[in-house]
Amino acid sequence: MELVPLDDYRRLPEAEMVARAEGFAAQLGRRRTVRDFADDPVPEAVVLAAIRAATTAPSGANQQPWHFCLIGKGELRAELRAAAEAEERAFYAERAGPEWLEALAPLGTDWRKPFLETAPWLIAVFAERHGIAADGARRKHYYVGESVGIATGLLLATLHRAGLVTLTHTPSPMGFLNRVCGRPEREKPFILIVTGYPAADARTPAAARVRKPLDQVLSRR
Ligand code: IYR
Repeated sequence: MELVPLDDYRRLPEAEMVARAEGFAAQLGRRRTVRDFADDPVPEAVVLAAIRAATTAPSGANQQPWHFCLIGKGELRAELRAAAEAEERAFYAERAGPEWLEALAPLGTDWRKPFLETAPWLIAVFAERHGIAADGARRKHYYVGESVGIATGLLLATLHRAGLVTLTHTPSPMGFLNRVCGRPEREKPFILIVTGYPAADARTPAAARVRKPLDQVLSRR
C-alpha cells in the first residue's frame, strides 16, 4: 500500500467554517423537487460536471459501483415515458396499496410522467451489484446502496448548485431502464434523475417544503 500526503488540505478559521457550513445548508434548503419542467436546452457540460461530482463519492473499498446513463432529447424518450407510465399505472392502481397512497397524497403524484419527455436531461443511475475482474470472474461489491446513495446526493447537490431543478423519480419496478440504456443485468437501476429548468408556471406541493426541525432529527450524547 502506498500512502500520499494531504497536500491540498488547509484548515479554515472557525468563523469561516461556520459561515461556509451555514451558507451551504441554506442553499441546500432552497432545493425543491420539481415535476413541471421547461423544455429549454441546458448545456451538456453542466450535467457532465455534476456526474463528475457524483463520482467523487466515497464507496465501499473504493469500488465505485455506479454507472450513469445520460439521456438527452431523442427518440428514446417516448419509449421510456411509455414504459415508466405503464409501471406507474399498475403502481397507483394496485401495487401501492392504501397506506402508500395515503402517504403520497400530500404530494399529489400520479401515473402521468410528462417530464420524461419534456426535461432536457435524464440521468439513470445504476448500482453495480457486482463487478467483473480482469479474468472475467465475478468480483463482489460492498456497501453498494450506501455508495450509490451518497453519489446520487452529490449529483443532486451539484445540479442544484448549478441552478437547475431536479426530480428523483423512482418508477417501480425500473427494469426497463436496463433495456433503454443497454446496461447489463448485474447493474440494478437505482434512481432516475430528471433535471432542467422549472416550467414558468411550476408549482411544488406545500407539504414537500416542510422539513423536520433539527430537534426532531438530532440527538446529542
Ligand atoms: N414511483 C411513483 C410513486 C412515488 C413514490 C414515492 I415513496 C414518492 O416519494 C413519490 C412517488 C412515482 O414516481 O410517482
